[in-house]
Amino acid sequence: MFAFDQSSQTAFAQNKTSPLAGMNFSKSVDVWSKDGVLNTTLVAEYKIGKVDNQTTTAMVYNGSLLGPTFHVFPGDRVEVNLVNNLNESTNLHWHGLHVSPGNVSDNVLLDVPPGATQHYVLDIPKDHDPGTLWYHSHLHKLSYAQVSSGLSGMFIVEGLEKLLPKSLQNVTQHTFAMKDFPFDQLFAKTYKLSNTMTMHERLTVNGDVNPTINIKPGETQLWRLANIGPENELTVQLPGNMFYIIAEDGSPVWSVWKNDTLFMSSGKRYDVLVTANGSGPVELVSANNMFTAPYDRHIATINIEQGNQTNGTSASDILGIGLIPNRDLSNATIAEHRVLNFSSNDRDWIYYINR
Ligand SMILES: [Cu+2]
Repeated sequence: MFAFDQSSQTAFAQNKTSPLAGMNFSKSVDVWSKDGVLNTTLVAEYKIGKVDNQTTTAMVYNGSLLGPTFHVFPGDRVEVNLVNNLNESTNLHWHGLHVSPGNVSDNVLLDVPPGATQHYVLDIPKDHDPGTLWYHSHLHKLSYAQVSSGLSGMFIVEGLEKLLPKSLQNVTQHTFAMKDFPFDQLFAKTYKLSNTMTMHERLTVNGDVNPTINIKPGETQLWRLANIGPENELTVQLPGNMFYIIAEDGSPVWSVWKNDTLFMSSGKRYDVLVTANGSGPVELVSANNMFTAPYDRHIATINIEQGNQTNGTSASDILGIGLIPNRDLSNATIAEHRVLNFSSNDRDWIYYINR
């Protein structure tokens, strides 16, 4: 997903527009389209803030460790001004969005130099599937370090709950935008930040560490889980509970499945239904972390409150009901068969498709 070349980095020590010392990161905000249009600005900048009471410098959109969450509908037009207040080039990729890869749309070959503003226009097709997407910087050779340093956010194409039975169409929804920060001390090494050098990596969720989510016993909620960090893999579990998967990587699954564990590589999204089982606080955890240790394996605290609540339909009912309508591709005409042969040169970190 990312290419990385440390030698091409600009030392953060040379930063002329020094970040605002003493200020904390802003809360992430939600921005919604209105009458078919979402018009907003993303300012990429450096900022000092606190993560789990440790002071650190991050690269952020609009002052928040998690960029603003976009909420759009199929057929909408999205217009975004990307203002680059960094000391190096950046750009944007709209991960999972089915739009043009050219011009000023999802064009990862655009180079937005320091001090410049790039206007992006995304025309979302009327037949775009609902689901959970994300955006991040995607400038060749800089994207890995920029995403490690905080430059990513969520992008929701609304309407997923409309594929559920009536009783679940007003289901409470939570987004879990998970990113390691700072990832593997990369930001610290690259930008020579003494305050970040001593900082332990944290798994942040919506810009916070170990947030609390409330749910009642028997209540069903829709959770949008997204691993928007640069590299770490997560194995998500909620002990005593099951995930019912209704969308994967921004697309409805049409055939609902369940599992007690969700393996999530970088960029992975699962939209799941959970019907709370148990009582009191239950830790949403990542069961393994092969790349980093020591590492806090908590994702969030799920507080299963007192008092029962049912939506009339539980997550397990969806296994039998499925999504509505149920799109069945098994009888579709196949226009073409393609073979994609993946291989790698692991020594040089080069990856090939069809050589
Ligand atoms: Cu991506």
